[in-house]
Amino acid sequence: MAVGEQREQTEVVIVGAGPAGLVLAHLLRRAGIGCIVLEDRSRAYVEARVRAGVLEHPTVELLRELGVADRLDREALHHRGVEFAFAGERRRIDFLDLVGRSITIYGQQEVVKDLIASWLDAGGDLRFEVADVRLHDLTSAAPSVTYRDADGEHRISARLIAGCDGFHGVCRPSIPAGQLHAIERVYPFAWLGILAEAPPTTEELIYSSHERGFALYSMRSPRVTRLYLQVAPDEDLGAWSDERIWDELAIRLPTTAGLDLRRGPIIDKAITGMRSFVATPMRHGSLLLAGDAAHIVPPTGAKGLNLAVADVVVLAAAAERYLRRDDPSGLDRYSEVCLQRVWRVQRFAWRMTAMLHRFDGDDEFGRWLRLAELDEVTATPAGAAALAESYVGLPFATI
Ligand code: FAS
Ligand code: PHB
Repeated sequence: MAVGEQREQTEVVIVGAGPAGLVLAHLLRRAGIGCIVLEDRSRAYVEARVRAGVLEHPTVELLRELGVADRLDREALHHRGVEFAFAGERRRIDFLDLVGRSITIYGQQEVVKDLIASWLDAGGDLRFEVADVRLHDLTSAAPSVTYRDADGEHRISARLIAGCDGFHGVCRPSIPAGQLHAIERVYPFAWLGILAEAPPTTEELIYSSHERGFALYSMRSPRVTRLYLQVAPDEDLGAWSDERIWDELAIRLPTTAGLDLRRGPIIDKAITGMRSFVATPMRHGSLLLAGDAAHIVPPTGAKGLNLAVADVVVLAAAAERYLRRDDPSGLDRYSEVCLQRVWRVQRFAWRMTAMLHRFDGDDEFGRWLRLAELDEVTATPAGAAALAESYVGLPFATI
């Protein structure tokens, strides 16, 4: 214990104020469980970070239940279906007709903003810009987390620690090497994503499979579009002028099949690598990993944020059973229950990625197989229904 260390106690320390950490904080508060959220970035930074945009049906239902969906209900876009463009055709899948549920388009940073505001307004404990977060004694009866800030060294003792600090956080690496197994697939391409002040000209997302590579037409609001291009994994962003980006989008998206691609100022652009990653088990003593800290899915399935929320629904139920009924059975099953959904979602995101992207070295047979898969999921009721069910989101697991 460092000299002059400030000590305190709570029931759950949550490391990371992304979607996983913030939804968990709200779920624990609803169960009357005390928690402190630690975030190493500033509030302004986490509220401006552009990432996901598709919310599954169960995610939106939960945000409503938690009372943090007022702005979402006013400003979000609700989509009945989605389009696939390939071989010069545009084919639509209607989620509502097929499975009776739909999706919502609302930027991840908007979800984060709403969750932070609601948490702080109700007196929730969220500490931004903490440094040097470390986890201690995870398999003892007295786990704790230390960190540093402007006031010095701090130690928080807790019953449970939720590792919601994303892929590059400190929680997963706190698990001793021999205790954790990582399964990974890195894809031979990346996504160049832009945010543009250009009004969307379609009602729904368009996933486009083109011989020059994948492209995605998405949006954030009636004034802002979000678009992606498949590029090389080591692509140099500097080599992509705004004009080159728009020109390539115009080639890969179905502009010859009626899409009016409206151009506008690009306000954000970045390249994101593509990987599938699963760490197992998702629990080590008092530490429970959730979200990107435990798994990464390629964004083609629009699942990252939604899977993070699904994890913490299970985590909160397990924590309540342990902390309020002294019953560890939920904690004991946490990893197995989450991983069942994680692998289903991994398979869906991998399938979307495999059927929509161009693989260098692919032979003609491979290209026709991909077209046949796209044909199957867009033209056969069973194929479309299976895709729709996964896309709108499976019900949350109970523990
Ligand atoms: P997050 O990474 O969102 O949150 C973790 C939090 O922990 C962050 O706020 C971080 O600052 C904090 N943290 C990290 N280390 C810490 C430490 N040592 N101490 C304290 N705090 C710490 N998904 C899609 O569906 N569509 C997309 O377009 C899409 N784009 C993406 C682009 C990028 C660049 C990335 C990385 C992901 C993208 N994703 C996308 C996936 C994304 O949505 C994630 O799945 C989602 O953010 C996961 O949420 P969390 O698990 O909460 O992790
Ligand atoms: C997005 O709008 O950012 C988005 C939509 C669908 C995806 C991935 C990202 O599959």
